Amino acid sequence: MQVDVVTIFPDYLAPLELSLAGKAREKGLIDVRVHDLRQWAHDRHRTVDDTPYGGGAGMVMKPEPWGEAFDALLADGPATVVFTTPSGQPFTQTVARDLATRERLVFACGRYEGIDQRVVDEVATRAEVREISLGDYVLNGGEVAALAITEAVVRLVPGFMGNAASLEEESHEDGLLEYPVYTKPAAWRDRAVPEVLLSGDHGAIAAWRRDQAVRRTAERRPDLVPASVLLDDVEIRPVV
Ligand code: 6GU
Repeated sequence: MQVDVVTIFPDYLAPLELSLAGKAREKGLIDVRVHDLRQWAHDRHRTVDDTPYGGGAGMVMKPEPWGEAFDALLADGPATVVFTTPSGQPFTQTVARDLATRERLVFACGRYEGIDQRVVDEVATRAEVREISLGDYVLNGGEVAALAITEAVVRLVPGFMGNAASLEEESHEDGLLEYPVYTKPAAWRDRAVPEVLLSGDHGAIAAWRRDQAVRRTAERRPDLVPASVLLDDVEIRPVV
């Protein structure tokens, strides 16, 4: 998988080119390239933003540098283009699994009040476009979102994770939060590991973990619990 990131803060994405890409690059699985949007801004101040038509607070990212960026990047070949924006579709494990099937992702990191909508509309005529939000809160820009999405997606690329089974057991992979986990020593500061985990009874352990996962999900994320797994001894807070 090739990942291109376009941003006015390339240093923000430096960790991607180091740790993540280091490991995955060695295996030849992923190639990350970070691009400074200002290389496609040609005035003396390399301006990338301007005031919004119609008035209002803040600045909007100008279309011309983004247009040139996509001309250059899409000339290299097809890609799925991800615009990171708080008004996008919420990012979930399901979206991560979908993006992990793509050969190439190009992230466009918006700053200020966002990117001129014509850029999104024009790119959509020549590439698959996704507008994605990290969640229901506001960041100063899409860089952290691109970082988080890339990390979630890249670890799903076949061959990236050493142990494929551990992928399936994680929070969200089965729609539930993960059960609590323990390791040695069996007693620590007067706290024991739940006995069933020391029993060697694999059926009992699986049942206990499932129950813990449902319980934890019901308490913390009642919105995620399917009606089919509701336990009557779990107190579920009303969703207000
Ligand atoms: Cl993708 N961008 C910004 N600026 N804020 C966000 C976000 C993205 N996702 C959640 N908040």
